[in-house]
Amino acid sequence: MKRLFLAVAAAAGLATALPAAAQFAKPEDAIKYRKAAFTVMASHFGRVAAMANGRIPFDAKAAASNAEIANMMAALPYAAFGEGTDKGDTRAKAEIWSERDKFNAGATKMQEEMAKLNAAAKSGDQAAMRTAAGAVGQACKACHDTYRRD
Ligand code: ASC
Repeated sequence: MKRLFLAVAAAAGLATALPAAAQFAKPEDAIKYRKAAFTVMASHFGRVAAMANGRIPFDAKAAASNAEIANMMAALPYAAFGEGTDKGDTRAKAEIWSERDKFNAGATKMQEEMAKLNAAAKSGDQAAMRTAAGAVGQACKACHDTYRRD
């Protein structure tokens, strides 16, 4: 019985490790997915940034929980930039696919800065959050300027 359980658990683990593209039946599903992930990320990041900058009242617990969600969301969109997802209801520029390493480096930069913001929010240090949120915003902007159509 224990062995069966282990076999099932191993299979489930494998399933979650399948190539990212397997999640999406159609290119438009991937486009919808990545836009949704960015939208949710921006919403939670926006709340943390607003608190960090004093635009809304500071609430350490809310900041930490919003930063945690933004940090999780930051991991999601990039698996949905597969081949064939450059056309359709998207502002993604073709350069994403022709300069993939540069695009990926920008994604990693944003994720690193978001992780720092998450750590700062957990510590409750509003000044550290302000610095980290600025760096996240810059990382967002850098990619938008280069890889997103107006
Ligand atoms: C945000 C948000 C973005 C970035 C960008 C930074 O809060 O939704 O897309 O910051 O505006 O320039």
